[in-house]
Amino acid sequence: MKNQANLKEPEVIELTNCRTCGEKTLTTFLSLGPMPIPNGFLKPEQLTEGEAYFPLDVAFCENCGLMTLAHVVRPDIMFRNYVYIPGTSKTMVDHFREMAEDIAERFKLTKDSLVIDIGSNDGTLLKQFKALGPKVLGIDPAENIAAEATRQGIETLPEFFGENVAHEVAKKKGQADVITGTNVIAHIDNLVDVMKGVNALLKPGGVFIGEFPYLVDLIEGGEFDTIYHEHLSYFSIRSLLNLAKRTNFEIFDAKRTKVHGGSIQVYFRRAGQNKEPFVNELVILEKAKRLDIIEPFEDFARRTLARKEELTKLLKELKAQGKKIVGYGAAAKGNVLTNFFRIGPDLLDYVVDSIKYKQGLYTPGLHIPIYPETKLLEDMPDYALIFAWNFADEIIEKNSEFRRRGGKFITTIPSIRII
Ligand code: DWN
Repeated sequence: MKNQANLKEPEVIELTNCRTCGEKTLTTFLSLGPMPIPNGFLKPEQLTEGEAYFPLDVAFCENCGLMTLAHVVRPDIMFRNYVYIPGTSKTMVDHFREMAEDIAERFKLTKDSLVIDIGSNDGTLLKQFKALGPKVLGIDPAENIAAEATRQGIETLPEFFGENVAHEVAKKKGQADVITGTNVIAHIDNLVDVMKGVNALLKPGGVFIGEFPYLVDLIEGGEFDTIYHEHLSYFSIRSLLNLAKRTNFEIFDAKRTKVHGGSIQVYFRRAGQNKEPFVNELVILEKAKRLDIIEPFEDFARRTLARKEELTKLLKELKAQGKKIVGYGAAAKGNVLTNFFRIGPDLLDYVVDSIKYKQGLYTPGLHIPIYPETKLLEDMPDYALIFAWNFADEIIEKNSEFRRRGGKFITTIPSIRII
């Protein structure tokens, strides 16, 4: 059942048609690259081997309102050996527990129900469902993480999800009452194939629940560093309604959640039950924010360039005063910031991170060394620049001793602040 990537495919292709509506109505409005893959952390011995740099240009579809990368990097380059582990964050574990309880209650799941998670990663969400009774199955292409999740009791197939894999899974494991996909659908180029896969794998009357970073939060919060090669699509409800219509699904509910800088949970089912077109406060909000025209996106680009000037000026001033500055959280977001802002070891001595996979590695592009979090108190730098701002509260709270000793945090989103 190996869904081997065709290694003869080019490493990167330019998008010509919009992925949700299919039209040739894409306009590029911002370039953050070229830069290395932001989750492409390096071992010491790789530092002299040279890294692949890929374009990181952002486009807007005038027809359906999708914000998308203008290029697609071949998935196996990014996902076969992956380092994102949601289970390492209390914020994410709590969020997935609440999500599983909400879905299990709303759709009356029992021990006979089957929940399948696309892009299940380390099984954090499925562990919550399993604790509530349903049978669970993960599908994730990261062979390293899928093997670990299976070892921890969450059976996980190391596959890229699509229609072919869905038919195989349906044959071997049966169809699902609920299919979930959190922070994965936005990572996949062929969304029509994904929705065909969901259709093949979903029981009659079943529901598909996707959770994605929300375009309104990204634009409003200036969250430029969540734009990187893994994240192909930046969804509005409007763009998702286009996708649903094009693939014989319908959206019957959508709500905002706080994770990853602001997300939306969107509920899909096979088309035919909505009596009226789906409209809710988010559809109205997007109209009020004028996200159906390119001006707000061009303004976002201007604000991003202004933020680059402001942060690099602050760090250079602090460095000139002899201050010691480090990064906190070796997040992909942080690697977008350091590569786009050109902030390297000349300004940041190192980055600390809680994930064992990442400790001892170097950040892609600027090659900043990554240490365990314990180094912060041992070394007592003056400032810690929080790259993982989506966990800023959790990070600041756990580092009260660092602040008691006079250490300060710098956050960048939604504004640059010293705490
Ligand atoms: O879609 C994705 C989003 C959801 O998360 C993936 N493409 C990749 C990932 O992006 P990221 O690398 O920016 O993920 P995180 O989870 O926001 O990165 C947080 C980093 O901070 C991790 O490396 C762990 C680290 N961390 C830490 O050192 N101490 C996190 C917490 C909470 C901490 O206390």
